[in-house]
Amino acid sequence: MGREQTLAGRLLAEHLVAGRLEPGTEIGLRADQTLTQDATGTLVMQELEALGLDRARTELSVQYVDHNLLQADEKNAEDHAYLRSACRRFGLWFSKAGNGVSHPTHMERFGAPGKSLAGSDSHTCAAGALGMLAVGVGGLEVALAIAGEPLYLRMPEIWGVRLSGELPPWVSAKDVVLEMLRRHGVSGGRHRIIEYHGPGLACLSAMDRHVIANMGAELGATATVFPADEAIRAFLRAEGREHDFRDLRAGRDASYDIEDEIDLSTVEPLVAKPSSPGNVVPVREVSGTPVGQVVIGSSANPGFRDFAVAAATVRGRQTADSVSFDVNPTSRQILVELARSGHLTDLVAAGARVHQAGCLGCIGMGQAPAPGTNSLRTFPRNFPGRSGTSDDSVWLCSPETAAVSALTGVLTDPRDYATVHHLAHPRVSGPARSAADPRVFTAPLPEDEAMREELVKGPNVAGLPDFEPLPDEIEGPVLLKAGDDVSTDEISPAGARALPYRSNIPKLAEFTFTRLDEDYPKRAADSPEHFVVAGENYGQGSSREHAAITARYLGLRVVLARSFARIHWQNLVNFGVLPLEFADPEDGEKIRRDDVLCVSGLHRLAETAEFVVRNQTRDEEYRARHQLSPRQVDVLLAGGRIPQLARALR
Ligand code: MIC
Repeated sequence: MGREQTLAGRLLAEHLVAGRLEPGTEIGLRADQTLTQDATGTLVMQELEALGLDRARTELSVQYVDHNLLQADEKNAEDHAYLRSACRRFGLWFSKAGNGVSHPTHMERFGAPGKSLAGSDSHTCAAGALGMLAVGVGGLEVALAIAGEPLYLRMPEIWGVRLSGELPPWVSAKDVVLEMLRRHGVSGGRHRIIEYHGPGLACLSAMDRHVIANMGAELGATATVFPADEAIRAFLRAEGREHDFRDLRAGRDASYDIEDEIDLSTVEPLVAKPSSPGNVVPVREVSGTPVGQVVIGSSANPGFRDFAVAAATVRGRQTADSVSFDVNPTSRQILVELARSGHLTDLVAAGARVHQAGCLGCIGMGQAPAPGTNSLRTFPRNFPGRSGTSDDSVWLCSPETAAVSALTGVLTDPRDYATVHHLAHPRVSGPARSAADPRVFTAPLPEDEAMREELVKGPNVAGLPDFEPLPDEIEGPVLLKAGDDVSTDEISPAGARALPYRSNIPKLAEFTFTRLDEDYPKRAADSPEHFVVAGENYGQGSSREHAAITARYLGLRVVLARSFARIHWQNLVNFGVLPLEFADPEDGEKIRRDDVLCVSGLHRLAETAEFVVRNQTRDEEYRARHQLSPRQVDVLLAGGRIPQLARALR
């Protein structure tokens, strides 16, 4: 079969432990590696405790501290201490604050072609750049993978994107993935693996591929894969890890479920306008827009090249005085390399503010732009309010566009700047031998020592709530009526106010849905069993399972939507919230906030996928269906995955 000859098909087949590779059905995969970051990891570690795990059963599991680095009070530092102690206790690698953003850091130090990776961060798919099968999922999925359980997914279709031609000057990898978003939008990749192939790959380095693979998350894709070819061998050689290289490509008879092509020579500088990564237009269409902040860095432009190209562009010049030009190095290693090569000096001399290696403004931890200011970032997402400023205006672009716009103070197509200033597109390449120093990572303790480790838990680490089994009937008001593409940021916000409570569900719950309705938590207190009604692609964006847990904690029992984003859909099920899809998508329009809905016969979830939802306020009925696998039905009936496992063990 042609699908099995694709690289994605090969990787899936190599890791398959349950199910068959038929799109739409549930499959179970072996996870060789796991990745967690602090903002999702504190729950993962609490889940490992709840599962009673003795020691990680994966080949390799790494906990990064990259998201929540502010230490304005004791809470974040306490979380970091808890994470470190949990790594010591459960046999995980620990990457401390300042080592860098998980995705590029993992690629530099641990990623290996042919391995599978489950990560509690939606951008885990970035590792597909190395020819890995890398999937972003909710924290509990990762906890279970660490415990040796299969990673369950809906088998995706395989979408081949043939790259031909060569990128023109001043156009780079970010523009390629923005072109994908321009064509297909934020749900174009849902239940698909995007596999890039073709002669155009020759002009994309391993880190360029990371840029494209990373933002597969913005397309809603299950994963992105690139072949492991000579570019990957060269990358691993520079990291001192050529022994991890394995040549991996699609077979000659590969055929894809969906086919697409990008002629790289036709791609131009693009920008995603506020406030969705899918709002993509050519930079020239919006050039001249004033810009007050420019930030480079994040997992969506993490490579040495991305900073070096910006440095070479601003070198010997001054950034506009109206612009805050922020440089967020992505890893300690790249920071060292930028310092050694002199690029850091050029950036600082041109007016840059240099921050520590980490996610920072990308998750809204600092760097909130002044109200009314356009902020231009090389980041992956610009959901409303994510920057920390409630009415923000964040644009996403390449480092080239960011650097020239920092100089001019207005959105500028780098080709236009180059023509006026006779500037050639800087051709930079990383050091032949990277500055990798493995000693910055802490290896797992030997088993006997690990067993004696105590977990260090401050009061902010609050434990997991208990949820009761699914009742046969759910009756309650619609507390929230939302449109299409509701992001997990809108369900459980990012940013410096909420993030310190990522290990504290009762406290974090106070922020639930407040971006959409400030009174939601208060109204939920009066309606301990309620519904949310939404449009397409509900729960897009982050993998944070907090968005499902806090809502369930406040009494959300059913989400009725036109469709769901993959990760959040699984998170809802894992924590006992029933996701139902309208049979007639127009029915959602008939429902108003505060209408009382009722759905019964839920104990027959296994026998029937279709239910009648009664609107008692309007005396109407709607048909709705679930797309749950028999395994997920079992999870929901038990009230969630943890109670289900506890029941299975009894
Ligand atoms: C994101 O980009 O949204 C994040 C921050 O990386 C999240 C993780 C989180 O919410 O902690 C993600 O993508 O999963």
